[in-house]
Amino acid sequence: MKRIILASIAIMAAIGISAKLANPIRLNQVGYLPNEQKYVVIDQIDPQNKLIVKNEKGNVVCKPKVVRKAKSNMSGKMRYIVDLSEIKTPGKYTIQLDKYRSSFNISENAFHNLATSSLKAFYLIRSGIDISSKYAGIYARRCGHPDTAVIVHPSAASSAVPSGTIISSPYGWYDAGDYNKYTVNSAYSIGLMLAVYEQNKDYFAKLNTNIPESNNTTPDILDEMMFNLKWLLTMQDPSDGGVYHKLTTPRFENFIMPDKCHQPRYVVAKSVTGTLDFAACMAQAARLIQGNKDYPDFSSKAREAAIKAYEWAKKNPDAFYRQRDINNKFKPSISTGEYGDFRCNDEMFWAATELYRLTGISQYKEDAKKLMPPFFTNSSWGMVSDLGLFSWISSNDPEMRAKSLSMLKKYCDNQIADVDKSDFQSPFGSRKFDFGWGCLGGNCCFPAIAMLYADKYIDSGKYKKYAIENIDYLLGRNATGYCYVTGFGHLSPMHPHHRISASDGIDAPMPGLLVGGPNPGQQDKAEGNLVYPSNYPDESYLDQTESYASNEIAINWNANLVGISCWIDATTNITNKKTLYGQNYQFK
Ligand code: G3I
Ligand code: 9MR
Repeated sequence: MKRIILASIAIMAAIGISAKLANPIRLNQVGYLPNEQKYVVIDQIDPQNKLIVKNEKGNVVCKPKVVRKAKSNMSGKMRYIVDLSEIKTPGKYTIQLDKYRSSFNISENAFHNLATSSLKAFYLIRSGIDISSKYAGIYARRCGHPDTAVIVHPSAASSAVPSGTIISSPYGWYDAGDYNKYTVNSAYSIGLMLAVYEQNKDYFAKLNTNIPESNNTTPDILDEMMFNLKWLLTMQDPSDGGVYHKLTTPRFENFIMPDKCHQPRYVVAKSVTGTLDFAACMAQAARLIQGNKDYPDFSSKAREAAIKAYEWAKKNPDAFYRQRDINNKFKPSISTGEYGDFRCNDEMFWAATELYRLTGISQYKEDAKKLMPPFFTNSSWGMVSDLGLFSWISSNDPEMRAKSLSMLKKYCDNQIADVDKSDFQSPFGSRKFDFGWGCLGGNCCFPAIAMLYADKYIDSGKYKKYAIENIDYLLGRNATGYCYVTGFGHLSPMHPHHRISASDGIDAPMPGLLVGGPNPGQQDKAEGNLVYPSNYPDESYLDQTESYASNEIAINWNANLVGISCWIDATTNITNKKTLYGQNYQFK
């Protein structure tokens, strides 16, 4: 009997879940801005004349019509696009189709909590310090991975710092679901967030994320970057300027809390990609933090470190990180994230750009000119040329700026060309190649950030709406109906591949984290015995802890989320938002 009851509970739970998933109303579950477009998509059911929108009082606001339909070329599914842009009054609304209903919110502050929370997430994943309840509420935890006694792996040895030397390399953010710290990805994440900071300094001057440094005079976003930069500086071999590729355990840790981890940690092999990324973000940070009283020594240290790193890279252009070769030669063998990349023109372009902007030395500009890419492309940890192009756009160099802007225009125009035929009324999300490991960061948020640059520098008012459309996709107007940020929306990842969230004993995952998203590669399937709900590229998503290929979190993806949510938040009505600024952000 007990078994039957349990079985029926399980079936009911399953039905409950599938009923939740089956809601065909797909919309931005976080919020729409009053004066921007507001699309809703109905999945596979022609709503005919049956849609009703009501306000909070239950009064009918409108009976919207379908403006067009779109057939997915991935799944063949039909989608019905509905435009609610006429509703501009802030408030809570419900849209109803027969037995289905979904609520949505219209507010000038629609993106504010998302912006704050996505940045705050970097505090929550800091390593090497206690995370205190004053700042983290229920997500407080003990310090883990102090990294004050890290072993130099034989692959990383130099005559001045031989194999087995113990170095101190504390702090920094955990990379992702794992507990390691990778130079390449850290530098990319800092680089992107600093680029967005440079465009929105007034906004960030006021943004309070309630972190230990919130009471100093530095914007919280810079304090957060400094926490990681402080670690990154320790990754350079001072004797030659080369930078270790990563700080890692030999094997990935189990799913245990940081303070329970006791595997030895190593710095492994210097790489040309890591060294150049290091040079780039150090130079960028040195420039942006110059004269800052809270960090009086940083700028000159970072400048010197960046110059030395660049010199090392010039002498070692082929020092790519190849884990298999390293393991053939050295012990212990290393099986953690590779961040392998066998081209470094883009890294050198970004580094030369930032070094020129910091120092004004013409050689760097000549290098950057030679290495300038022909176009913008979706960026990622392994493709960083866009960060250099963003930097030229922010500079006052007429020639490089104009070239970069013309590339930006082409890229953005290409992104938006087919939106009116798209499945979910967004630049991202209709093409098979949109999807893959971490696509929501690099392919969905990143182009949205580029579009905000274009809106600011090329054609004011033209591109912003497309940036918002990609965020609408991310926040629920999509093929699975998930709002892909933890802690946000009514259907949100509950089981990200994140060791802390999975082992802290708290049901809800840490908030403000973007998951990698639908990935038809399903690289985790065989090993984890995972059953993906679908093989369609845009539905290859599994909210299960084991799914590292679709449900992991990572700093580079969150950096993209910070970039887009903060910038959109910054462009909305600041006056209305004043009460939120300065308020301590607390977890419920
Ligand atoms: O570049 C090819 C592209 O040409 C091809 O069309 C596409 C088809 O799937 O694949 C592309 O390569 C993918 C690559 O990411 C591109 O970014 C690979 O299939 C995919 O396996 C690879 O995934 C990387 C993953 O590590 C496995 O190596 C992710 O980018 C990278 O973000 C991820 O990073 C891990 C760290 O190693 C460890 N920490 C967690 C972190 C996040 O998952
Ligand atoms: O947790 C790891 C994650 O951070 C990586 O992105 C992923 C791919 O490198 O690997 C995860 O670790 C898995 C490992 O690759 C294989 N064994 C199971 C691990 C997760 O439980």
